[in-house]
Amino acid sequence: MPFPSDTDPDNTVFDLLETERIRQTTGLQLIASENFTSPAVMHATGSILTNKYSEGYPGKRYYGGNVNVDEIEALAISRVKQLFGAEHANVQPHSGASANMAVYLGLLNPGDTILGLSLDHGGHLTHGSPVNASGILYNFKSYGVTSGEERIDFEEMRDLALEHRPKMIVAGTTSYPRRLDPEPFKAIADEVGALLMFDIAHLAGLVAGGAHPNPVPYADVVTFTTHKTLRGPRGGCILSKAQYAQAIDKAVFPGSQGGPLEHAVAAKAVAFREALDPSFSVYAHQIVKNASALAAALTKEGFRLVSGGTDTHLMVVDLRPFDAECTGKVAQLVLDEAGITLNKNTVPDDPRSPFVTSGVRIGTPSVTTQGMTEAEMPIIASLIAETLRHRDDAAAVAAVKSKVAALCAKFPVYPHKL
Ligand code: DSN
Repeated sequence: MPFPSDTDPDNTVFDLLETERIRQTTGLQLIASENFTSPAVMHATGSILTNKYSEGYPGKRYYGGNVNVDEIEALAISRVKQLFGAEHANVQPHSGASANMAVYLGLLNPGDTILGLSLDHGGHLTHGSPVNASGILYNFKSYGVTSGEERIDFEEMRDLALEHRPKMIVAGTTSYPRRLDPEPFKAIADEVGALLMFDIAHLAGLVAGGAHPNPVPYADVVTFTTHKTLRGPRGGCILSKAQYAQAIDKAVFPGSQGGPLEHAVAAKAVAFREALDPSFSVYAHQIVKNASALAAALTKEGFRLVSGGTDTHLMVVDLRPFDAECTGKVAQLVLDEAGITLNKNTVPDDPRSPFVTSGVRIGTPSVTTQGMTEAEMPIIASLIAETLRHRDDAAAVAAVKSKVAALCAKFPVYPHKL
């Protein structure tokens, strides 16, 4: 029985994919949680494994025909354990959110108390937001950042821990620009007898490349996504101490997921191998150098950076000193028109709603993959400033877009046809 067509009727989807390829490669991709994967990762993601059901784990599947899947998943597990020095790995979570929920399910009971960083201070929805299952099912208490230096407030966290005696402390961020040293989290967790979970979704690539401390020796569990700084396919992963292996595996399947996406697992295996290559360490360190250079250049342009700068791949820009009327929402829209893609973001104690915000978040993983270095960062800062200064002038914004395209043309991320 032939397939109905080689492509999509009228080619609509494939035309849109080509338009998206052009958008991604002719504009500046500054969303801190995005990256350009290698063609090998994309190849595995679009592979024959999309056809296969594989509930269970290597050697213990519910369906037949998993001989090759078993080898691939075992490879992904051994590579990621080597990459982070972990005792146990589960590579099946469909996403970071699925990974986090599986950890809570496996190690806690509904209603248990957990500490997490509040969303508007740089945490994540799955760290106890009231609109997320984590906040609905568990009793989250939020710690924040200090009001002056805008660094994690360990005094507040310790006070909360002593008062509420949580079963777990969650460390991890999505829009916090500073490094997360594991020691103070571990000290507080140990003092109150709490489990320590580190969510390094944003930092995984930096950790793998030695550009950020590795929390694996300190934490009971570490979760992350594979598609951000780690530059793999969209997906999640859980690392844990051996003593939690069974509980974690059970919580992923059958606890919260059905058939794993083995095409994504294959692509994770490819990405983990790429991250084990010494060149990945050079890449990870360059991401951080680029972020520091971009932060310094933005400061010179008159922007205020939350916490004064960055130690990682991202920065949060408070737009108010630059232009009190320019919200994050407005900035995101006009920068998109100029071919500069980033996202609006709340700043700590933002008076505006998360749909409007007073800031934007900027990251350097994608432009670093393209080969840009510190030399290009002041150019990017000035293109951002120029766009925002002339945000009501369509011709000026169009002129920036041409400059952006010219810059990106010098750094072709996919020189060959995909
Ligand atoms: N959406 C991700 C981010 O952009 O940080 C977190 O899940």
